[in-house]
Amino acid sequence: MRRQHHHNHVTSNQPMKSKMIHPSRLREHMRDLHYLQSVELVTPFRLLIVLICSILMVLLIAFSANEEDILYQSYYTDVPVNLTRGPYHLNYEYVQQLRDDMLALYGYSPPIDKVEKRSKLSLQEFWDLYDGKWPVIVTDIVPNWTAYKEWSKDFFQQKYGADKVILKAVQGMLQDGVAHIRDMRTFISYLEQQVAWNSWTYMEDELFLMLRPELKDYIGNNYLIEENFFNLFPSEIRPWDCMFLWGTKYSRSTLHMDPYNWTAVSAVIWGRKKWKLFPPGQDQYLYTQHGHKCGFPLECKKYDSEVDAFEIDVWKYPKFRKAEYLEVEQNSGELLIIPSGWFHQAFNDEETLSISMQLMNRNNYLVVLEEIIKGKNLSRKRLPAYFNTLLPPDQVKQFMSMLPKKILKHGQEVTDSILNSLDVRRNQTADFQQVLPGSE
Ligand SMILES: O=C(O)CCC(=O)C(=O)O
Repeated sequence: MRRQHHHNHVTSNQPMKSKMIHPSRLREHMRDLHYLQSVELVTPFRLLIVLICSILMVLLIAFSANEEDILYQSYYTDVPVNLTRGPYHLNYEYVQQLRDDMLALYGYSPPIDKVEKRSKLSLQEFWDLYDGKWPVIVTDIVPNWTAYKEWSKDFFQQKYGADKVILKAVQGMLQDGVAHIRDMRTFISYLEQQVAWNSWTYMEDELFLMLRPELKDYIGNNYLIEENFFNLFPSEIRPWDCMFLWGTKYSRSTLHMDPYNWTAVSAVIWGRKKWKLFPPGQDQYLYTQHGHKCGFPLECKKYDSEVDAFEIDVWKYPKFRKAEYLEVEQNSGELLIIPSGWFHQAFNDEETLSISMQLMNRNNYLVVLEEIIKGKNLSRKRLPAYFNTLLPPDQVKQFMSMLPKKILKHGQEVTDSILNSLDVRRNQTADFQQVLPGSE
């Protein structure tokens, strides 16, 4: 049957004439036929072999793949998701590769060692090229805010002159800074006084805007940070939003990464800041202090360097010389966005008022959740097996819902006690040495 079939097949395409084989070629013809039969491609036997091989390959892959290596892709981005299986690490090389791919897609090649100043930046382009990947300065958001137009020294003097504010005063080195509570009028008088490289004052008040919601209305829209998963946190443990930063010339922050390693967003209302921004993965050069806590209602680790990057003691910190960083100037009306994982330090090059905001969104929410796990020593076993299959905001909600009630209770107590301590000190001008949250 097989032969017959094959024979038909071989001959069916031949012109009739070729069927007439001369006896002298019969042997040759028989040999050809035999050969053609022997190279028949699809036979039941071969099919069986292919089938067995395929099954073996599938089994091999299934058994050899380490569960940890199976990277789920999040819905929004290509960031691997593995929060349930072990500590989530920001894979900086992966992120840079992603950025390079995106830059190629946009046909855009900015200088590789600069922070660009952009306007008319679409949300999609921000997510694709910068958010979680590279710092950027956006120039056309802050000028639309009422704060930019109406906040002035007089504005604060008149409306809040008598209010107590938290400030850091430095006589000497940055590390010698001491937190004080003063009324705003007194702080404003410091701004008028002589300042020097090693004698300056910085109002770094995490609670000033939170306690005066009317001031929040002066801060206008910012479409780049509208998606903010911190809003999904229960109110008791939601980090205080919007830090008020008003400093004399020479005032500066520490070199640090932000609480929960969130994305930092700084808006300069007036003045000028110089920044040093350190790409991730350089911890061995930065002399990070251990054991510091952020002091927020939901406790987290604080990553502060001992080094003042604007006054480097190279004898004490020799490895710091190896650290690589970007430098950028942020002028009045400009918004700087610093991705998670980047150590940063700001230096006020003249008297400067700015506000700092925080961002947790689709591109860094895993970093933030991991910091919460670390900060509270939570067991990731509490996360359900399907956790990674949820959309990012649902992951955040799920995560929040599994937090023990006592964490929420503690969070409320922290806020209450800080507000009480502010109230108690409202009528005092005495110094207090306690470093309050926000004293960066
Ligand atoms: O402007 C400053 O002094 C520092 C602000 C900052 O580092 C931040 O918001 O994370």
